[in-house]
Amino acid sequence: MVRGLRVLRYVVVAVTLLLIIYKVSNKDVDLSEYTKKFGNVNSLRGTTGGLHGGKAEEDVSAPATTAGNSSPAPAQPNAADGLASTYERQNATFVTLARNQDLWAVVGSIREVEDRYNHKYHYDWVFLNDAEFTEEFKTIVSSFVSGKAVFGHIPPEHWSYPDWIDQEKAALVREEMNEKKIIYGFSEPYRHMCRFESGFFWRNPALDAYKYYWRVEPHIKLFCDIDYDLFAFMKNNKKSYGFTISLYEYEATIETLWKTVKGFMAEYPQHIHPNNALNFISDDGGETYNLCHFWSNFEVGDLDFWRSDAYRAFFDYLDKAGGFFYERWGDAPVHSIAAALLMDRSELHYFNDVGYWHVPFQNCPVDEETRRRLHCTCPSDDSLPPDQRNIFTWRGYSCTPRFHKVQGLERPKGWIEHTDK
Ligand SMILES: Nc1nc2c(ncn2[C@@H]2O[C@H](COP(=O)(O)OP(=O)(O)OP(=O)(O)O)[C@@H](O)[C@H]2O)c(=O)[nH]1
Ligand SMILES: [Mg+2]
Repeated sequence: MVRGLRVLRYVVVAVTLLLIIYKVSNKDVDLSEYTKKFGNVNSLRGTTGGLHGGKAEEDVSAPATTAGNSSPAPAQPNAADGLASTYERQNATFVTLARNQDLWAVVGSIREVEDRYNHKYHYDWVFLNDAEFTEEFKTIVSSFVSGKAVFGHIPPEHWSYPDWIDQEKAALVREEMNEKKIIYGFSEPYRHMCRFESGFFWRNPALDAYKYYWRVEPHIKLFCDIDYDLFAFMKNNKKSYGFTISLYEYEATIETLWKTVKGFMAEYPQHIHPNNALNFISDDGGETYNLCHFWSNFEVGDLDFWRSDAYRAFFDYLDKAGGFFYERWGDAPVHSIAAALLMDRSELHYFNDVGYWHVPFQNCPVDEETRRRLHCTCPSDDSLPPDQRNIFTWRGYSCTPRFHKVQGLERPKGWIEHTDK
């Protein structure tokens, strides 16, 4: 009896061993059970877990710490996400500057980006704030991001007056601009925000680990699916700055900006790229600024551009001139002028197929085939009365037609139906 049991035990062990050997050697082994149990492959990075939990949250509040420890190592393509086996994940993140009271508007934007794009890629998301994020903000926001959520604190030296600024003079300017009803002309925090986005967001330790970023603001909408990895597009096509909307700046906010830029060009000719896009921002070879700029509430870009000696010199020169406080220079014209002058013009990119809205303008593909393929929800202009037709891109106040002209780009099919004429 005892001997019989021992033999049975040997048989069971042998069969189990044979089964294990068979499983290991079988190349077509079905991984679905493992995936069900352990989550998707990306979650093995310890940084992602999909929308339903398992994601990590990281606080890099202490300004001196090296960021994120995120080292977003390229993950294997995830079969469940429908990515090709050759897919290569990029070293990239979303970045959002926000206040605690922006929480639900931020959540709305995250949801747009996750639903249309990031549910497939699970890129990380860096949140920056000049105040401490509340626990509520961090917990709720983390539960919506399918990559890792990283919370960075902005050190006071990135969000305050440099010592050469006369604060009384700055306060008088705000009063004057308020009386003239210049948009955000009254606001002190808005000026710190514009200076921060121009000269400091890319210096925050929370971004140190990344090369590419996509800037996302609260309250935005994405109208179409994005069926490819924008960051991989940037890398594979040697792009450094991508936009969806370009338009004219309010002149009253930047009265001396171009004069200052000309001073920079004269003093630092070595930083001006020989193949620049000056003719996008100037109609007279650099004598005057035509006010065209990329709308920087959406940007997909290469952080290394902002980190470059050329851009640092450009920002320092502008900062010394004081226009962030004595006028109300926006980060959009500052970024755009820098991108147009310091980059090779081939590094600029217009994302025609990214349907995007930030109050009050939108970009939406005009060609029917693209709209259908990408499930765009922005109404086609044909369906609206003339005063509500708001695909902005090909209309009078947009600089994107000019961008196509100076870059020698073909316009998408159907653009002519979306002009003011
Ligand atoms: N932490 C922090 N973020 C700010 C502050 N002011 C603005 N922001 C953020 O900076 C970005 C730009 O600010 P917005 O108020 O959207 O400026 P805007 O896009 O020019 O104007 P809107 O038309 O009102 O959207 C947004 O991501 C804001 O959440 C601030 O004082 N502190
Ligand atoms: Mg905004």
